[in-house]
Amino acid sequence: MTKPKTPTAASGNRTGLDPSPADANRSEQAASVLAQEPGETLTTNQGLRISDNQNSLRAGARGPTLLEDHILREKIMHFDHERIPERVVHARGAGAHGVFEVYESMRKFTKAGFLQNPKMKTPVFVRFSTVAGSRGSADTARDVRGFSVRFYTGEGNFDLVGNNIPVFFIQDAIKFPDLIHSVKPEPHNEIPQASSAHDTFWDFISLVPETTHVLMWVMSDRAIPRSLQTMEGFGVHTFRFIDEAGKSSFVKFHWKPVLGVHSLVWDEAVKLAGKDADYHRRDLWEAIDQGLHPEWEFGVQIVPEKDEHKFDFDLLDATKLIPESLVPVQIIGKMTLNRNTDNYFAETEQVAFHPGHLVPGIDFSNDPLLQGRLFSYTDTQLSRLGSANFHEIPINRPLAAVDNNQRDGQMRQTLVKGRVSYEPNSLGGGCPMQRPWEQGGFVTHPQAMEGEKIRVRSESFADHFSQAALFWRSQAKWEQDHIVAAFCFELAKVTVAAVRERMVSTLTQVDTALAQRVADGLGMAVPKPPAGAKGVPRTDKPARDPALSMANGRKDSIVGRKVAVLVADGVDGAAIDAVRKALHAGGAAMKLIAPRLGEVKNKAGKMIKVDHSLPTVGSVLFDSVFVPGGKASAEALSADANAVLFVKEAYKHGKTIASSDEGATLIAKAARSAGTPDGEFQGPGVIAASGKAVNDVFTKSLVAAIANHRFAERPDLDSIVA
Ligand code: HDD
Repeated sequence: MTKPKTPTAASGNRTGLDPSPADANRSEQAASVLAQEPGETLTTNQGLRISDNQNSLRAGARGPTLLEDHILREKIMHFDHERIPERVVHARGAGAHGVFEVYESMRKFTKAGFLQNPKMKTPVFVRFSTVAGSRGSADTARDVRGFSVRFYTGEGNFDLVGNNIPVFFIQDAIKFPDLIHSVKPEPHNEIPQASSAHDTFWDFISLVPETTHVLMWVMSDRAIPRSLQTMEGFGVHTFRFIDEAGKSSFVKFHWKPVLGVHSLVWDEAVKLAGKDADYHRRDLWEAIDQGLHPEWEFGVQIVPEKDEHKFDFDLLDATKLIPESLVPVQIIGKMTLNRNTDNYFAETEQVAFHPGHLVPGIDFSNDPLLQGRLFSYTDTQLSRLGSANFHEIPINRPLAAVDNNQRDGQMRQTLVKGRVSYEPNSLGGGCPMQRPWEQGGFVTHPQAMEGEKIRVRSESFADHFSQAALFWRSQAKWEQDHIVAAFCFELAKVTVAAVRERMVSTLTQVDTALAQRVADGLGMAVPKPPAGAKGVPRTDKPARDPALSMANGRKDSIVGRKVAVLVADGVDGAAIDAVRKALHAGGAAMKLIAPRLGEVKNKAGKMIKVDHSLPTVGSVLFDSVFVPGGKASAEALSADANAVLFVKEAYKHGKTIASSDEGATLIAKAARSAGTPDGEFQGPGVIAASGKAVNDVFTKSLVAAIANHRFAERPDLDSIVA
């Protein structure tokens, strides 16, 4: 028998982390008793080698199964308990490992060890998620995305548990269960899954005006990202940086994707949910697998303590952002995701983030939303992971040494030796000892405070509309169009007219044109502004903030983009080769798609392997489509309804469409069947002309168009039948 390769995870230890004391203790004696290499032989959980994994123990070949079959019972018992409660929010997620490097020392602002030395590579684990859907829901639902980063620093774990949207729905954590109950499937029938387009969500939202700002983001294309790699991330709350001398500055954290910020369009997101519900996690997995390591730059907005009250909004209010035009984001480092998980459950499912996992040099502000979160995250792990020892699960273990007097509890792994489990002690030499700030101990920032014990919201939190309006004004025309369409879609799913009216009435507070357009889309008159609206403080400064619009983002890379090449027998192989070379040089992938799987014979008689068959994919899975020449190929594709639909949809979704030579026939056929007024696809991002050869000029313009990602301003998109 050939000896199988020992699995890397067989030791049970997370790469890069020390084995637990229990593992170490065991390995001392292991060598003398081990009868087999780990990973080689099928065993029970007690290490008993199994001789037959096909048949349970029974009384005679046709007799009943015996209760005595301890091997069967152990296997089935374990299987019965494989599921743990999913996260009450952010249940669906995808994780990856990587590293973080700071560009230059941030000593001036913080003593956090991982932000001092540009040569230091701090390991990170990241989990992206959707909020509302269950574990098995589709990746492309309209939703906020979670963006949680754990830094395994030398001073303990620092978790930045943020989102891809810089503001939150509510100002006080006490409203969180209400918010989540409203967006989750309705309790009487568990419908709808992973969707905010239903009565209870909009009922709640329309009654809670502080949600208006985040709602503008959620109705924008930010809530349907093209890829996890093309999302920004935000710490959302205002935190504190504390320097060595104990001086505090306020700080907001940002992640800026190196590939730029790009989104899907709604029709595409809906279709993707059916074509590939794993679209985002697959994209992340494949990128890392292929060595195209996703990167984000880490940015901070720093506000000196003395400027705390200089803004029109309160820094402690999580429904507000600091416009970048007021406080620019300083880019201070980079995170690179370079390793996929070995085991989804052990890592992505069992990771337990907590906004209270801090390191010296970073501290909280008094944001009431953040303060409330600090209770929730430990508490939820107790029911989700089942024991107070969840920090001992390998993915949750810090790199920094853990020494304290906490003992026992269910599922305890650590084997602490000795008789001392208290402090102070003399029998253990006083260890483990407290450490003052100067020696790396964590000390809470000593903020002076006074006040009555009261349940009130500060008046400085009262302006719910100025930043919602700033977001709206800062959007490009196509972004505004998409926001209007999203409001119309979601509210049209609301069955109670009074809820729709109340919501549109709230929108009058953001922008009258927005409210009018949504009312038009819903076939209703614009309702009056809500009572008391006039008394609310407002500002229209700044007029715009360019950082709020995706239209102003980076569009200089095709890394990770996927290009579909439609082919049939007789295709021009040279054109494919030239385009492949240009795409691969830029880091994009190319897939050949034919009416059926197998191979096609090119014009020169050579067989080429097909990657996908047309019925199994769709244009929504690609960023661009190229139709090479070759008369027979173009004619066959023009007669194939799937190929015609492929091109029509790609055009409708604003994607680059290219053809060479006779490939233009299919583009023309698609345009005619799409019902374009003059029977042609026009406008930006259409590189189709019969007779056009694939030369450098062609491939350069193709690459530039794909880098642009999408041509949302095509005038006729909404009229395309696809
Ligand atoms: Fe939360 C998970 C982000 C407010 C209670 N939250 C969770 C995750 C992210 C966020 C990214 C998934 C973590 C993971 O990948 O495992 N949450 C946020 C942000 C918030 C926020 C950016 C506001 C700025 N959350 C918030 C409040 C509460 C919670 C106000 C409760 C008072 N969140 C939870 C939770 C979860 C959670 C119930 C579910 C699973 C978990 O914690 O580990 O405790």
